[in-house]
Amino acid sequence: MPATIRQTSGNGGLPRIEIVSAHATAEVYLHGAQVTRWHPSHAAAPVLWVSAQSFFQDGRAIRGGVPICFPWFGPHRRNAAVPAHGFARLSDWTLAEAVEREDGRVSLRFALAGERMSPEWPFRFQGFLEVLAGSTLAMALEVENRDDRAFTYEEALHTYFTIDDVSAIAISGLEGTRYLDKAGGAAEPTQDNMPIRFSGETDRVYTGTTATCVIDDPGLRRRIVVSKEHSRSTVVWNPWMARARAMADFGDDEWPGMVCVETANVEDAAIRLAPGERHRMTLTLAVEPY
Ligand code: TA6
Repeated sequence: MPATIRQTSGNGGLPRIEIVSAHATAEVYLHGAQVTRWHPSHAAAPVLWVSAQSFFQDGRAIRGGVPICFPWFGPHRRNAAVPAHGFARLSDWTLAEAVEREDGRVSLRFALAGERMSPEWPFRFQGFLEVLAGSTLAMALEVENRDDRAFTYEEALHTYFTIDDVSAIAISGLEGTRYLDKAGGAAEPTQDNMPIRFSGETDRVYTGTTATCVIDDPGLRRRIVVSKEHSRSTVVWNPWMARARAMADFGDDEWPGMVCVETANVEDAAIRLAPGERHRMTLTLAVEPY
């Protein structure tokens, strides 16, 4: 592998791919093909957030970075016994390719193939996660139907961002967009014409949106730009105090320092693939200090 890429033993002894280049440092665990670090050289602080209480063990999701939610999002609609957010983030992916490009960006490609990986989703599929790390971070989740029948799935790149104080940030891009309020609020309200601000537990699935979102963080004096392709859902989440306390892998005092803006296709934006078809959802992150 190129000098900028190495495989090491990470937290919990889990295999990890580390990138150290002039443009950025990054790391991806083979467990879930989960990106857990991206720190571009021009940024004062890392961009992705990982809980200090996160588990790093088989059967548990890593709390932070960019978990891959597939082939369903959230609790399974019919069977509460199967893992929330599907099996992809709990599976061991393989590193299929590692390349340092001439422009200094590093490209990694992870693969997960299987069939009948869950009784609730017994299909044959091929999944790829591509990571392109440099002064920006690009990711692509690609799914191919290798079965002889059509299947439908939900997906999300459930990105956790490092921020200074959730009470002080503003997220623009979703003004006027309808959302499902999963924190127990109104049935299906619409975001007003102002950026999203936070004053309590916030768990919203914005529907029918292809918009680029911008997290404006005055405390860290930067904007994080979250752009996407072939995604029609955006999920915004902060657990706030009580929900954070209820999670064993989330520090009681960590909730002010993180926010999730998730690139997804969920609910009525779920993807249906006929045999042989494939779909590719992409996410690009950029940091603009101010
Ligand atoms: O994306 C928001 C959400 O669906 C929340 O409802 C919360 O459950 C969060 O995902 C984290 O889920 P996890 O299964 O990783 O604890």
